[in-house]
Amino acid sequence: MTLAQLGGNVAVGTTTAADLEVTRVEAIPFAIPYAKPLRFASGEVHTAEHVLVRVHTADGLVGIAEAPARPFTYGETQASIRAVIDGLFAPQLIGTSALAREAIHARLHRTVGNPAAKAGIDMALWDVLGKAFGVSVTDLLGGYGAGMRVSHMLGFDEPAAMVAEAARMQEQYGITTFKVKVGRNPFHLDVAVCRALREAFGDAVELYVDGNRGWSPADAERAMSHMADLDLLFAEELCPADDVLGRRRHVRTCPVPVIADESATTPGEVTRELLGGSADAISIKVARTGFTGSQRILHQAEGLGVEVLMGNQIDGQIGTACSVAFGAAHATTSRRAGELSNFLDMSDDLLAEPLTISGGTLHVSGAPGIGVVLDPDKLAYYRTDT
Ligand code: MUC
Ligand code: MG
Repeated sequence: MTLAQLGGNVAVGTTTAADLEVTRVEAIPFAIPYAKPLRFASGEVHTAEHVLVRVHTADGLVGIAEAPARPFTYGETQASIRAVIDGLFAPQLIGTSALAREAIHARLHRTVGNPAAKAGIDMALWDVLGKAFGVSVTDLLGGYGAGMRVSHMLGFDEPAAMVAEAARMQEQYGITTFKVKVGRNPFHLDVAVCRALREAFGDAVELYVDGNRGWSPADAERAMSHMADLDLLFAEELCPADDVLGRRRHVRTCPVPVIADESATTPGEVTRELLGGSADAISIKVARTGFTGSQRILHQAEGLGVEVLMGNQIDGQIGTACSVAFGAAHATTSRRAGELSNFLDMSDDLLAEPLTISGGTLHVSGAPGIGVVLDPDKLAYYRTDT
């Protein structure tokens, strides 16, 4: 039976690989200031200097995604993302069908590094496929659910200010899961923040911590022992990835599961961290592994019986739409609240219809592809290349 014979609302039974041939790839830089900058142990973000990736196909479809430059994590800059897409990746894609995902994946991975640039292309290709078949990326990937509970990230500040921000997020958006940025030296201020949050909210909130590699293994062990009574869910990336033996010891002594984020950015690194005993849960970020690589990591984690969380690369609304599209698609990623709220701290964004969080949940729109539409006026205003 052909897709056309299946009828119903199958939109494009006649779409061919040739229709989906990539004809053009754009890497458009834009800059949108944050209303509330995010500060954490490895850096701070004041302006979203991201790259909009657009993939055009022969039949006139345009797939979009967002590549955030995070030099403090991957070494990529806005300029490097543009350069590698324009100079290397676009020529490798043009003339290839968007359906040939494995061939494209293999070609892009001849170049090492550049995770956000590769992920942006991968997700824009999936957006094209969803648009071509008239279905959401969530349905294409797995179709498990329609949204995710949201976890909000609390950046460095004084305890009272971080409690006030959590209260605002709870009141305004119904969010009850918070990732607390830690990793300051010495660690006492971070411990005071976590204690203040637990005292303010009791067991009405879930709390976990993310150190962005700020503490030595010895400091991490001491800080976690000071917080042993705070019922934390997880401890994420408290120490540098290169503290190999220290991290193994940290996992053995930490009272809660240790999430690998920056240390596990590829399927190979995930294997190394988990089998080496340096982590026992994984943060999946589509901003660095796209949908294709994230699905590989998800299946790896499921096979090993390891928990995953949907992380955030301080994404704007396009990136957040991609995260929730992936997270909602699978049962395992839907178990925990996903980090989907950083865009609330931005002064504006590029979408015609902004994402909305209510009752602590972000739903996928259900529209084809990643389900979002660009506002051309906003893009014209915020792009920095014209
Ligand atoms: C996070 O989970 O660490 C901050 C740095 C980065 O690479 O991602 C963000 C959030
Ligand atoms: Mg992290």
